[in-house]
Amino acid sequence: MIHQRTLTAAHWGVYEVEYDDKGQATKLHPFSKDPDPSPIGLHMLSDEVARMRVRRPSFRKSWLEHGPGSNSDKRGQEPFVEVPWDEALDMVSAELKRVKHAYSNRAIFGGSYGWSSAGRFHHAQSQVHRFLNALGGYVRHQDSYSLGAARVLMPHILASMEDLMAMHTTWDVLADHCRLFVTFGGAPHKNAQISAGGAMVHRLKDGLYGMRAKGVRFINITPTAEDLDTGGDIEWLPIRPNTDAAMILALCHVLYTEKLYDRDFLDRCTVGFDRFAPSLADKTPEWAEKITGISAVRIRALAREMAATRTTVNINWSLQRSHHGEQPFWALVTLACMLGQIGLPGGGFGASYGPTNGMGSDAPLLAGPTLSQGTNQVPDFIPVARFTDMLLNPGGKVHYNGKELTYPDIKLIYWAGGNPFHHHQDLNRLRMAWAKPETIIFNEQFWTPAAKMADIVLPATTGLERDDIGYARREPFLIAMKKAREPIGEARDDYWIFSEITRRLGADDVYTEGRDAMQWLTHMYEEGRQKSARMGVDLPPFDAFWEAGIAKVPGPNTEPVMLAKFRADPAANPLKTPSGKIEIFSEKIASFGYDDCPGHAVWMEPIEWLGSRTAKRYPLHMLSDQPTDKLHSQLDHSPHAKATKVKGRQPVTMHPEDAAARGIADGDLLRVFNDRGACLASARLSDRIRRGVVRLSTGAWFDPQDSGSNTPLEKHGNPNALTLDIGSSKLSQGCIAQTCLVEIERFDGPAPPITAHQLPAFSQR
Ligand SMILES: Nc1nc2c(c(=O)[nH]1)N[C@H]1C(S)=C(S)[C@@H](COP(=O)(O)OP(=O)(O)OC[C@H]3O[C@@H](n4cnc5c(=O)[nH]c(N)nc54)[C@H](O)[C@@H]3O)O[C@H]1N2
Ligand SMILES: Nc1nc2c(c(=O)[nH]1)N[C@H]1C(S)=C(S)[C@@H](COP(=O)(O)OP(=O)(O)OC[C@H]3O[C@@H](n4cnc5c(=O)[nH]c(N)nc54)[C@H](O)[C@@H]3O)O[C@H]1N2
Ligand SMILES: [Mo]
Repeated sequence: MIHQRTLTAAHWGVYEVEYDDKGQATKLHPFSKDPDPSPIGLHMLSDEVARMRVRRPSFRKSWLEHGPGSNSDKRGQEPFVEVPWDEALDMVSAELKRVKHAYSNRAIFGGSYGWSSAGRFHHAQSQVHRFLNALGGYVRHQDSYSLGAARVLMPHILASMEDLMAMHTTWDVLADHCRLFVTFGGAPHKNAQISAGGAMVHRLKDGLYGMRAKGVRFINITPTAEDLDTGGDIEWLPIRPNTDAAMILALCHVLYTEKLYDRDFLDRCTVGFDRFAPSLADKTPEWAEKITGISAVRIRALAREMAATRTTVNINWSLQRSHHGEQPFWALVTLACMLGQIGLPGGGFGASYGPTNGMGSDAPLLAGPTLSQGTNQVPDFIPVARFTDMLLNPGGKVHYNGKELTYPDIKLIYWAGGNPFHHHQDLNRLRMAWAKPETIIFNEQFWTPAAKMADIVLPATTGLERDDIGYARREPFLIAMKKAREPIGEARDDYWIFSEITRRLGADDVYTEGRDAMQWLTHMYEEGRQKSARMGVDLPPFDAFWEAGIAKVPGPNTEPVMLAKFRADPAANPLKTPSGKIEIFSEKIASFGYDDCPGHAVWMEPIEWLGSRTAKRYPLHMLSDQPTDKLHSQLDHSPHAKATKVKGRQPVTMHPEDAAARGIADGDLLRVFNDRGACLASARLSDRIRRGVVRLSTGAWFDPQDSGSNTPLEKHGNPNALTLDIGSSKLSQGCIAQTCLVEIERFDGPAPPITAHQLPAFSQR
């Protein structure tokens, strides 16, 4: 008997599942409807991936024997004891009850940041939030590591990042109308492999190549030229990291002093230009040259070129993942307003083409299936990246977006679908803070560094082991993700785990609403279908969709030019800002009185950069960008990701002259260090990176050498052993991973073995 292929979706793409004649899923193939499929997930069925699975409920030995809080500083160092499901669920339920009664729900942190997996029902972050809400609430997080600064800034001055992402001008319109595409931080093909929920038709490559074919000129302002490929010539302006706001303000200065700006657009569509303009007086190209390393002559000429032709200015998210990260975004919007081409085909700005696949799509918007998270009765929250601060300073205060928040006193952490020992900055500092709570529980698929640092780990299924619906914004398909195989070990769906716990605590009717998983899929799909119909998009009924295994979303992107309606009639189509217009000066932000984020775009020195004092001791600016071969830390142990490591370590890209000055050759083992920590990595030399800048992509599983030191050597190449853990500003408190200086030396000693991809130790009771 021949088994039909089924489909599965991951954030990095749809795959076709092949079965053998016994009905066993044996192989994944690229999706035939995708012109540029991603290889990231091809090995998801491999033994190497399966080897790291959590197989049974596991408890840290001291926690099991002596109860919550015991030897909490030994997390990550003690063996685990495997426990049968029933007993594990009884203990987890009793512990949640204890903490709730002893301290209240305000002592439970359920922020649980993380990308989880693609299916929209078994979305671990939604599930854990819904679960904790059913139990009376939890301390949540606000914003994301992705867009900490921009998510807070942009609604004040233009629109929410969600809305902006969905309204990007399509690639076709760019190819036909844009003549000059100027991008800060490239438009990396590696990053557009991803969309939250599943990139289905990868379109960045065709988009950029199509623009080049129609004669669009490209200028890439970035420390590394590796982040843009159009198949043709690109002018590279190798800027010093974290200085883009200075360059953009100098471009504004030239437009202003040479009267090349669009007064009519500024009057009709913006507020506050006249309060901002005087600040441009001294922002000359000569001033910017000293900061950015880009010649004043080139900056002046570029401003004139932009004003003379149809221009799109693009900015990557990494620029706001830095100290004062609001500023390059605000400056870019200001520049685009002065150019006056916002709302015209091929003109205006992107924020951004590159970070994910959705931007530039010609597929329509619809209301996809989503799981309601219920209501949270706990008012407390933190800006997401202030997690370590919260643990270290209960009762402490933090500024955020015009408010002053108080850090709660956390006794229990419940995490599902994220890896804080991947995503957080300054992981040595997090390790100290991590000892504070009494109990840390994870639902996980794999023995990640964070799972190994928990007290209780409950094994979760993967997207191949359950039925779900694949959906991502501005993708042209909905995918019936049919269960392809039985769970490995005793893994269970997060939904099953949370149903069992809520049942023990008498809250299962709130959590499950009496539906099983398949009934939820039908319910969520039909809810989305009705809403989509009201938006003019007709989807087939659930049964037809499930039977076919896929649904094509009909119709085009009906608004192919960003902000065209707003430009045509700003009064009839106001923005959701206080003035209804684009705010070059924001009264609201100015009213907060923050010294690190005034009422209009400025350039402020980051705490660490190539022009700062610290650069004398640590003369290399380390960028820790998104990895090419995986999504964050997911599948770091798969053959595809392992193949990119050199000597088992994450490679760090550096300029040949920086390497030669340190006696480093391609492939050498290196020690990357600063005052916060040190990690091993391997040398990858490239002259397509600016001198003084190095790039160590994220994702290598955190692997500290057990030395008893506060800053142990990380052995695998995880940049968060080195990054700085402070907020971008009082406004947003975003993560500033891209603000980080380091030094590098050759590591000639014997290389310590990597243990990150080994299972933890287990012991018997
Ligand atoms: N230095 C530096 N650090 C950064 C960044 C940077 O640029 N530089 N970028 C930041 C950004 S933008 C982000 S978004 C974060 C990403 O940080 P995370 O989202 O935390 O990273 P992931 O590795 O995707 O972690 C997801 C985890 O969820 C687990 N998981 C997947 N599916 C399921 C499921 O169905 N159930 C359960 N229970 N678990 C599941 C996976 O096994 C994995 O361990 O990292 C941030 N950190
Ligand atoms: N393959 C893959 N794709 C991903 C992800 C992944 O983990 N793997 N993660 C996804 C997620 S969650 C997110 S949030 C997005 C993030 O998307 P981004 O934040 O845009 O991605 P990065 O790779 O961090 O940075 C993009 C480029 O910006 C440049 N850059 C860094 N700092 C500066 C600077 O100060 N100035 C200038 N001009 N350029 C700078 C870097 O050199 C890099 O090439 O990517 C998504 N896409
Ligand atoms: Mo992100």
